[in-house]
Amino acid sequence: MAVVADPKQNLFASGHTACAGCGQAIAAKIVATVSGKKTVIANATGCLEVFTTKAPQTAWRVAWVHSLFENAAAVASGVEAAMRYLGKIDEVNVIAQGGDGGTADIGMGSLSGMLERGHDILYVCYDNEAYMNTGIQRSGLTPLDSNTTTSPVGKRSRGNPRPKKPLLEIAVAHNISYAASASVAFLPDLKKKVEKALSYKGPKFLQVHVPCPLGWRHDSSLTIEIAKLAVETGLYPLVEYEYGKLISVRKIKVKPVEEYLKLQGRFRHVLKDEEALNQVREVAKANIERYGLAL
Ligand SMILES: Cc1ncc(C[n+]2csc(CCOP(=O)(O)OP(=O)(O)O)c2C)c(N)n1
Repeated sequence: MAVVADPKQNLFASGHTACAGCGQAIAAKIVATVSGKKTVIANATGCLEVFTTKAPQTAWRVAWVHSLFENAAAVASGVEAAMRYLGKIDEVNVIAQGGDGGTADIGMGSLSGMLERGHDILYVCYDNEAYMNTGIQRSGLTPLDSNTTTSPVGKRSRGNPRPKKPLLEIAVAHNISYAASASVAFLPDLKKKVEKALSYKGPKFLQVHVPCPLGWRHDSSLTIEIAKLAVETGLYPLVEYEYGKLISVRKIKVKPVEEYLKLQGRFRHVLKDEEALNQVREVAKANIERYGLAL
């Protein structure tokens, strides 16, 4: 459905219990508010669900369905099918959303099914790069060398041994109408991408980079600055795809990865280890070359 949001109407109430500086809370507010009152959200369990729905309260001023960790996309598919049956699919936005663990790992099967069956749904993955709600465990979207509780740094480990799973590309490979990456540091861009995604028919996918002060071990005042540096160092490219074709890339004046890493405790060891630092530089370099990010 095209967006009919009233920008003055906040559809994500304050008073929830997110940590100070939670990037996910800021991004989720944008997604709900831009989508408008006639929206149904199916939410995977994770921090976002827990901090917004402390019974008997809710932060959601749109219709909102709890789902399991693994099936937000399947629940949204059922909602969409029901709306279609009732002849109302053009009057509502159906959104499925979850964290990176719920999306890239445990909910991957139901997400792929939703994308492949062609449901008219926007899936939003809030990528805080680990399973934060249960204590900072590594997920498929945890970056290389990151220190998490299941990829701890020690004598024989420099943190997470694997690079991020190419989740956006996996979504794009389903030949869906629209897929994009976004960041909580670039709110007008995020708003525009939500609006744009909702204007397409069929499945849409958005991956939003959202720092987590607790899990990334940074000061809660630095959330936006850190998210911005992820983009500006080439570690988190902001791109858009339409039917499998790259249609836009946010160009950057490239900054050294150290500027991003030094603000976060999860990468403290990387700055003391030239080999680890070079690995991270290589990740940024590959992104910069692949997407032609440099201005
Ligand atoms: C099948 C299943 N396994 C594990 C859990 C426990 N669990 C609840 S939330 C969560 C972590 C969520 O991580 P993520 O999806 O990355 O979202 P975040 O909390 O980081 O926003 C886990 C492991 C569960 N609820 N269901």
